[in-house]
Amino acid sequence: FRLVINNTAQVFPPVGGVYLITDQDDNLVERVRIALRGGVAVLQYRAKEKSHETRLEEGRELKQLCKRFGVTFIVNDDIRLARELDADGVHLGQDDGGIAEARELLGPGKIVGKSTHNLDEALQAEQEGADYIGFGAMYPTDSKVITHMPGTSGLCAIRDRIKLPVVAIGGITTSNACRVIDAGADAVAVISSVLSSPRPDIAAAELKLLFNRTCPYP
Ligand code: TZP
Ligand code: MG
Repeated sequence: FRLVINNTAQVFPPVGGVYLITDQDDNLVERVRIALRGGVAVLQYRAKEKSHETRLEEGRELKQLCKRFGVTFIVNDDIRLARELDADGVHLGQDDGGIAEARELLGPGKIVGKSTHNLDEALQAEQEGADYIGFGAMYPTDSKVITHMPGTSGLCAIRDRIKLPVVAIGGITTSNACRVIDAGADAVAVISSVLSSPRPDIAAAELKLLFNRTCPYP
């Protein structure tokens, strides 16, 4: 399905709903390249511990890859970097700046996403004009210290109140993604289940396939 964002030509998610987020490990660009072959709709460059120079260099390579694969390229947190890379958009956490401010800094036609953890935050992000919301965590994860875990039941509970695309996040794997999709996720955001896999392409492809399948275990 296609969902028009912010009245621009952007569509989200373009095909299926694999939203891949980068990790901090070595050989990132190579692992992302393999993952994109499996079928990724959106890549978010999340580089919390890297210098601006490294972010710029790595970000350029990743953006180039995304362009080649037709993947939407989003930068986490760093609006300056998003501008410098001419990324498709930026993703903001609850403690990052406001959506309107990001939109003004990025200019027209860019995607602004916001992390949310409950109905209040989700409604507020919608009201503030986000293009999509992140929602989680779904499950425990080693990739980030989790302070809120609404889970799939939390996702079910907000789904009908939120018109924006919902990107579920946190501990999602090929084994549990069907439950997350069944709970109403438009996309699944993943780090480790794809980028720590020995075959990031197969992991991404498996996740993508789950969007075309009925969940046997609701
Ligand atoms: N935000 C909430 S959970 C999370 C982020 C960035 C990490 C998701 O990583 P994984 O490995 O897919 O659980
Ligand atoms: Mg943040």
